[in-house]
Amino acid sequence: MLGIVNVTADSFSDGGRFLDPAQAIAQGLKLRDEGADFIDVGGESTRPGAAPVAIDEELRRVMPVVEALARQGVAVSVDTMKPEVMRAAIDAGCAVVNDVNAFLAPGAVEAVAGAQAGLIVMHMKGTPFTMQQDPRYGDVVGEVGAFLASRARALEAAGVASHRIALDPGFGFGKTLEHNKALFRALPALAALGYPVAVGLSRKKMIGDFTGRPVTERAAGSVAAALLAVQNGASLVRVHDVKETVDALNVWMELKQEGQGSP
Ligand code: HH2
Repeated sequence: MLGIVNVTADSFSDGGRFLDPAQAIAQGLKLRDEGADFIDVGGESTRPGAAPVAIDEELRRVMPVVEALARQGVAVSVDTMKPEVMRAAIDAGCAVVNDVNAFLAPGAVEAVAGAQAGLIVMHMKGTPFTMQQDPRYGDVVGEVGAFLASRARALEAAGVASHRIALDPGFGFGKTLEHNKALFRALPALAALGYPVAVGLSRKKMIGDFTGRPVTERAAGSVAAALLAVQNGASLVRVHDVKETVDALNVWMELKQEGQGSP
């Protein structure tokens, strides 16, 4: 499980809460204590319509948090599209690089290839600024799966061992509600590509669409989505509400019948 800490002013659910490094570090430690395996630190919001953040500003936001958490033995994931931030975070001991842009930026593959960090490769159609403007697909499941498989091959061709790679269909990143639902139901097929599958559904618009709740009241809906995602083959869930998700997963694992597989 990845616990989310956004060091941004404008993230859709926790924007502005953790811009102060001390608060972001405290939140990372809290989520680690609640059971997160990794703390996913991001300095650039990717919500629909978000404007890009300059390299220096992103480094200034995330690096004090990445460095402090890594120094304290926390397994850190850095959520970035920028090779410069990837390199700095890896040098600081980051365990995972999570790129919503699938390591497509010039220099991104080279920035991570020689390191040992795990890599989360996510599908996005367009850029955060434009992605929700009428996204269209012929076959969303086929296109997202083919894209992710081709990015995994590109990383492997650059020397990345396959066990370092996880794939994420990118819920809400250039997708309508129907696209998201189709991709969710296809998680078993995505898992069948042979890489661990990561999903991020926490507090997203889709949860709001199903429940009618604002961002601040989507924890229960997000926990339900995380459980079903694991049941559908996801190995990694990226969540804001770590404690609640850990409890729900523990109860589910204790009660599910033998032979149903484990997350
Ligand atoms: N979603 C967000 C950010 N990073 N990374 C992966 N691998 N998968 C996701 O679905 C994903 C992600 C968006 O959520 P959040 O960080 O809460 O908001 P914001 O982008 O506004 O900072």
